[in-house]
This record gives sequence, structure tokens and C-alpha cells, in this order.
Amino acid sequence: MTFTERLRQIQQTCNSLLCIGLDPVLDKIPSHLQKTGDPIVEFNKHIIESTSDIVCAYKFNLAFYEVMGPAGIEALEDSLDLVPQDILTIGDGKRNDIGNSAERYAEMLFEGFEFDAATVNPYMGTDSVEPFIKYPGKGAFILALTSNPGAKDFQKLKIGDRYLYEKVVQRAKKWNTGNNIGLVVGATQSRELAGIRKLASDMPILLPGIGAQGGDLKKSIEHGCTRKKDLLLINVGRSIIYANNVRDTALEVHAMINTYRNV
Ligand code: OMP
Repeated sequence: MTFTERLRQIQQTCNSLLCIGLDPVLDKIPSHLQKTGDPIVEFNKHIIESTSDIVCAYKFNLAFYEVMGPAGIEALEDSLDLVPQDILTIGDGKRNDIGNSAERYAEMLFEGFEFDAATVNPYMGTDSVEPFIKYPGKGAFILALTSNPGAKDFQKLKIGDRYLYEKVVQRAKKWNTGNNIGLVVGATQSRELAGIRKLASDMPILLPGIGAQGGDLKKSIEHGCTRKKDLLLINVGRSIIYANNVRDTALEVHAMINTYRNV
């Protein structure tokens, strides 16, 4: 089964497009957990146990773990072990390099940590992306149009009749012969999202930027879902993981998503 087929099946089974971003910062986690021997893992455990029936994926931004050195890497491994088998894990490191070095990044993400998918920077071109897309069953989410203000600096430069991010989408489509490539598009870019979905009608889109970054959920769903109302992965991090009641907040977001999907 290809990555995209698997994603579609998981989203259908759990009736959810919600992906929770497990990006923990020690100072921000509840004080009673800070006193435990393994605060980051306990924090992630609480979130996973509170939400695993209503999400299709968890995304781990590697910076939040790498910053803690070896202890952070161990916390990441232990947290990954807590994710049920039928939920996807995304390693978000936005990595890339020359082919020979990209091979090591892909090996680290897919064989070392055994993530189901990874975020990949396309800036270095085809040979740098190839190592990530040769793994059967694994997915590569290519940065297309990011959620941050600086996205306009390069991604929205016009090249001929197209913006750079559109060129990236077109190229990602060409690379997608294994049906295992997705795109990263920020929820703060919901106006452009419709055009991206038109260009890539059946590719997964990882959509961060809901909640803390102020992205528009309704428009993102209207513009970002496929005709089957799926293949959009709506990532929500801080506004769920630091909520007073994680489950209630996640349930609310999950319900809103399905209302806007009309399912
Ligand atoms: P919250 O803003 O806390 O919901 O988290 C957003 C997560 O998505 C962080 O891990 C970001 O690094 C990541 N992200 C973006 O916010 N914007 C992007 O354009 C791309 C990503 C990403 O690739 O995941």
C-alpha cells in the first residue's frame, strides 16, 4: 500500500483529518509533570492517551527534542513508542542536503526513528529529494507554501507565469510516481490553497498554522480537501497541547473540522 493510500484509509477509519503537533517545551508543561522523572514523555503520553481516538497523525518537530541533547532523543523515541500502530507519525525536521547526505537524513528518519513520513525541503532539487521518496510505504511532505510571514520572500516570487511555490508543486507532482509525496501548505495561506489543491488534486497536504498562528480553519478545509473530503492533514500544536483540557479542546477542533467537511 502506498503512503497516500494508507493515509486515505486511516482518515476514513478514524473519520479525522486532525494531526496533533507534539512540540513540547519543558517550561510550558504542567508543573505536576515537571516533577516526574520523564516530564516530556509523561506530557506526550497524556496528550496521546487523551486524543488517539480522534486523530489520524502526530507530528513531532525534531527541534523540540534535539534541543535537549541525548535526553531529548530518548524522549522522542519513548514518545514514538506510545503512538498506536494505526496512527501516522510525521518527523518534522524540514531536512535536506546533497544526495549522499540526504540519504543519511532519510535513513535516520525512516529507519532510525521509523517515522511514517517526514517534512522535506525541496530547495536543493531532485537528487536531494530522491532519497526520501524511495522508501516504500513512507511519505515525504515537500515544503510548498509555508505559514510564516517570510514565505513571501522567496516562495511568492514570480518566475515566468508562475510563483515559485507553484513550480515546487508542479515538480512535486512529477516526483510523485510512487504516490508517496505530499505538500506542506500553511493555513495562513488559505487563499492560495485552492489553487494548490487544483494543481495537486490527489496529493496529501499537511496544513500547519491553525490555532496559535491564526490560520482560517473553515477556508482551509473548503480550499484544501480533495473531492473525497480527505488528504488534508490539519496540524494543531500549541493551542491543543497546552490547553487546560486537552481532550475537550481536541474534540472541539475535531468536531469543527468535520462540520466544515460536511461529513
Ligand atoms: P503550532 O503553531 O504550535 O500549531 O505548531 C505548528 C507546527 O507546524 C510547528 O512544528 C511548526 O514548525 C510547523 N510548521 C509551521 O508552523 N509552518 C509551516 O509552514 C510548516 C510547518 C511544518 O512543516 O510542519
